[in-house]
Amino acid sequence: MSKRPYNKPAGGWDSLISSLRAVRSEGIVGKGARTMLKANRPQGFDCPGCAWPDRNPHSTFEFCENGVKAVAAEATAKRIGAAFFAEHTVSWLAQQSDQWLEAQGRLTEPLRYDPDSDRYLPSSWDQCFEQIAAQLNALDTPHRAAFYTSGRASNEAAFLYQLFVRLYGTNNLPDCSNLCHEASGVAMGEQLGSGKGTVTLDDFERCEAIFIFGQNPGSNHPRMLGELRAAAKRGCRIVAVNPLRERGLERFTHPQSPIEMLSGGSTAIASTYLNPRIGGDLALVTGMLKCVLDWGEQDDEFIAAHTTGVEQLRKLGEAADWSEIEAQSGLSRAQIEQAARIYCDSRATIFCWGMGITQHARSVATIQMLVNLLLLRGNVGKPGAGPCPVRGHSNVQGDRTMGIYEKPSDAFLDRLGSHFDFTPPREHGLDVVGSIAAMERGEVEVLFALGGNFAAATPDTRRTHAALRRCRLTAHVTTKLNRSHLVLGANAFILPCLGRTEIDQQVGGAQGVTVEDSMSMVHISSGINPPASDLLLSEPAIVARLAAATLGEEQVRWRWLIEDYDRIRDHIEGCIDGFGRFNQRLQTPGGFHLRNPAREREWRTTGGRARFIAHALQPSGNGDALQLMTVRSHDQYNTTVYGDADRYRGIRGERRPLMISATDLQRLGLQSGERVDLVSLWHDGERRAEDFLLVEYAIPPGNLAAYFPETNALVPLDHVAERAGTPASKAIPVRIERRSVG
Ligand SMILES: Nc1nc2c(c(=O)[nH]1)N[C@H]1C(S)=C(S)[C@@H](COP(=O)(O)OP(=O)(O)OC[C@H]3O[C@@H](n4cnc5c(=O)[nH]c(N)nc54)[C@H](O)[C@@H]3O)O[C@H]1N2
Ligand SMILES: Nc1nc2c(c(=O)[nH]1)N[C@H]1C(S)=C(S)[C@@H](COP(=O)(O)OP(=O)(O)OC[C@H]3O[C@@H](n4cnc5c(=O)[nH]c(N)nc54)[C@H](O)[C@@H]3O)O[C@H]1N2
Ligand SMILES: [Mo]
Repeated sequence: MSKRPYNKPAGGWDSLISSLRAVRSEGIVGKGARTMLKANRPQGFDCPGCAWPDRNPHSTFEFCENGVKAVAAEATAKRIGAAFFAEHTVSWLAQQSDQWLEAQGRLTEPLRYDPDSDRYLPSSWDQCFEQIAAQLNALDTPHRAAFYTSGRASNEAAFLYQLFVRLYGTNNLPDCSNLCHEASGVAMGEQLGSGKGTVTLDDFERCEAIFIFGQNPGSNHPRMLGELRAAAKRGCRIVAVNPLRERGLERFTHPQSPIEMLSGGSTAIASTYLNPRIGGDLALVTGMLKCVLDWGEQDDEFIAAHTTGVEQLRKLGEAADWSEIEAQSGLSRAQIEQAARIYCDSRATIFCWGMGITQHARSVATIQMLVNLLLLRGNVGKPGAGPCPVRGHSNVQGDRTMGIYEKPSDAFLDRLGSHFDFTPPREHGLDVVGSIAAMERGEVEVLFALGGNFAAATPDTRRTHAALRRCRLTAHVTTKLNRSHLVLGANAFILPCLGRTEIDQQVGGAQGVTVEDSMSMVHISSGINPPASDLLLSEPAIVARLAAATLGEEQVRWRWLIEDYDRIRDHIEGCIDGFGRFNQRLQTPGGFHLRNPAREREWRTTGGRARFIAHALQPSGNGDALQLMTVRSHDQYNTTVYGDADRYRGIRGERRPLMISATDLQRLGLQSGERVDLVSLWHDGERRAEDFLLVEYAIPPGNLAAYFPETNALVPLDHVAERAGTPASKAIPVRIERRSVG
């Protein structure tokens, strides 16, 4: 392991070199380059990396280091099939690291677990579907099954999937949003009548200030840096709010700017960088609100015309106490006033946020206070302004639009039911944490997953694994081998599918699928590479054939639908708002924007107005415990770990670093370079994760950082965001224990 401060800007030559290395290690140098040139292009595929929108589909391709890594991981030349699974038992595979599992390459044929030999054996698709269907049809009630979705699934796959699940009879549709931006949806839904962000890329050209709370775009949304760089260059003020000084928020060298690349130049991103303590954002925003009101800088006209509830906010502002605000935020009054001044001097402001805001017990309250602050100055529904929750998975927002939601509205179900002539289940279903708890109690016996890595992405690893092992059946639609396929129920299936970069050939010809990005742009994505194996099926085909095997084809002609995905899209048009003339509108390069009424100041809230919802600070409750945040390194995609170079943070060769301040090291009598165990402190007992390496780091005292998913064992299952259920993975109360040498 080495720790050497990284003194260069984000981007630059190192990001080109790192991409080249990724392509080479997957054995696809020529194919990799050809594939990348089609990423986010009108005739190409949507990058499976992140949900940040594409700038201009007509211009040359936009380079993104971590996009290259995501594409290379899928386009890899490595394959695993029957011979691999004949050689290795599941017990042996379960002892290998996540990184090793992933590195074996693409899965090539459907597999069924055989308990006698403890091996996955090749099986035919028909047999897989018949056996899964038989298990589903044997359950006492459909509510004993849960159907997970990860956010890479296309709109077409997601639409068919939720239709199948509801025809089968349940709303148990947990998804990765439950672990991610759920709090954003809950908060904004109540206040603005829509759970989605209201801004588009054009607003980034017109804003005068951008605030970025709890998000690390340099690693997780690298293309966003291009947008921030352009904004900074034209004088827009950028304020970063993060306990860590993330390099991408400080300086950026655009790999596509010949001048910057050749001259060694770079662009400063944040003009102001605040380092609150973990969870200090609510106090910071309370302080900023207080300033706006005390200084009389609110937009009274907008407030009178469009909002309700400002009185409560005023009272809260008056009552808020600066010493409490300073103590909880870890920032001085002067720093908070400086941020408030930038906010008040700007006529159009965008607030971006990520997991540093959503994965907290009080995340809904924090986001509602952020939206209050925007509303106070009329910064919703005007050019250059608005909320911008930056989504993770490339189609996580689209999957929700398609109805992947455990709490569907009556209006949605009414329309689905009348379009397909059935009575959808009304009872709300289980989210991710709810599903795990139900498996634990034996109330859910089947987990079917459309993508993702349920066993590794979820909290409370030991409990979750025990819960999964109680299941009667676990089945995963997937591209690669991962942990979830090895933590199995009595029956288990691996159903390998095409990736987004691959050609999807059906009876009616090669098919494209659609996705919706973080700014509500819907567009088509067409694979260009030959499939990793002839035996793969597309995700829509897997869903359709499972549905046909489980429910028959009287009500829905599943197999006919997947002959030509235009037919699926015609049904989407018939069931979901905003998709009129869906197939025709996809012909426009770049696709179309899904209307968000809040962007036009049409408030679909109770009361028909935008709502201020005030949340007071609460005394902080965790006593002396250290607060641990679990973050992504630069070299991973969620549970997929590419390598151990967290380049911008200067940490290499270690997946278990524990970032800790010099103050805490001294206070605890510990030294950088020592190995320690982490123990999380919760009402129902302690949880442990072992063998972390202390790394002295610029982080507020009392706070720690380590990587996800190595730390998920520490996240208590019931430590979740109030009203959103998102695991509070950014604020785990922990203690450090020296490892006993023995
Ligand atoms: N290359 C790559 N791209 C990705 C992903 C990936 O793993 N790799 N994942 C995708 C997914 S699903 C998602 S959701 C996004 C995630 O993208 P991010 O939201 O950037 O996710 P995290 O790495 O979890 O980073 C959270 C940031 O919040 C900061 N933070 C933590 N706690 C607090 C807090 O209390 N207050 C404040 N102000 N900041 C805090 C951390 O220091 C860190 O910089 O990225 C997507 N894109
Ligand atoms: N402690 C902690 N836990 C977290 C987080 C955190 O910050 N801290 N972040 C949370 C967040 S924001 C999220 S979104 C979740 C992510 O949770 P998931 O979405 O469940 O996990 P991923 O790691 O993105 O899933 C990776 C797997 O998806 C499969 N895959 C890849 N491409 C495809 C495809 O095209 N089709 C199919 N069917 N499968 C494919 C591969 O098998 C790969 O192993 O994790 C959450 N967990
Ligand atoms: Mo996410």
